[in-house]
Amino acid sequence: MATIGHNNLNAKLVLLGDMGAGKSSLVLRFVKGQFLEFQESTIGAAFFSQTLAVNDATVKFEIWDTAGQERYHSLAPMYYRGAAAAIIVYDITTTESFARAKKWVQELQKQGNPNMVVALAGNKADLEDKRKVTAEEARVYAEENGLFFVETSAKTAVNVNDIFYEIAKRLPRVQPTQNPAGMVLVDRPAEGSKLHHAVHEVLRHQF
Ligand SMILES: Nc1nc2c(ncn2[C@@H]2O[C@H](COP(=O)(O)OP(=O)(O)OP(=O)(O)O)[C@@H](O)[C@H]2O)c(=O)[nH]1
Ligand SMILES: [Mg+2]
Repeated sequence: MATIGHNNLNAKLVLLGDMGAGKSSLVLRFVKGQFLEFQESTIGAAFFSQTLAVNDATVKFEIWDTAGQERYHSLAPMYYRGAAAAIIVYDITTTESFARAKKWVQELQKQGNPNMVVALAGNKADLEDKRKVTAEEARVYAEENGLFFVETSAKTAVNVNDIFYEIAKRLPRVQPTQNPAGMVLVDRPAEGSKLHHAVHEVLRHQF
C-alpha cells in the first residue's frame, strides 16, 4: 500500500513552439485560470509550478514557458534537457507555426530524452473561421511521431487542463535520466530495487 510521501511526483515540463502560438496563454490558463487578449511576448523563459491530483497521486509540474522568438532558440536545450514532458504548441490559424512545431519535434527526437512524454497542442481552436491546419492533418502527424495530440484554446479553456492531466497520467513512475532534477518520481519504490530506493532517497532530500 502506498504511504504518504510516496505518491508525490515532480515533473519538469517545457513548452516549445512558435512565437505567438499561445504557450504563455496556455500556462496562464492552467496555472491561474486567466486569459489576456494582449499577452506579452516572452523574453528568455518564464517559470511556473502547478500541482495536479491524478488518481491516487499528486504531480507537481515545474513548468518552463520558453520564448518562441528565433533569437532565443539557442536557449531551448537548457529547458528541455532533463524534462519529463514537453508540450509543443502551434496556432491552428498559421501553417508556419505548424511547420515550426514539426521542427521542435525533430529537435526533441534528436536531442531529447526518448522517455519524454510529448504532447502536440493545436491552440486557438476558438478561431475556427481562420483555421489553416486541419485537426486531421495534425492527428496523423502526431500518430506517426508518437505524440499525444489535442486542440486547445487558452481563450475558452477548452482542453487546457485536460492536456496536463493526460500528460500526468502518461508519466512513467520513475524516469531514469542523466539529470536527477528532471527525474520523475515516483509512486511506490519497487521492492528490492536499489535504483528506485536510491532515487527516492535523493528526491526525498531535495523536496
Ligand atoms: N483567440 C485566441 N487567442 C489566443 C489564444 N492563445 C493565445 N492567444 C493570443 O495570442 C497572442 C500570443 O499568445 P502568447 O501566449 O503570448 O504566445 P507565446 O507562444 O507565449 O508567444 P512567445 O512568448 O512570443 O513565444 C496573445 O495576444 C494571446 O492573447 C487562444 O487560444 N485563442
Ligand atoms: Mg510566451
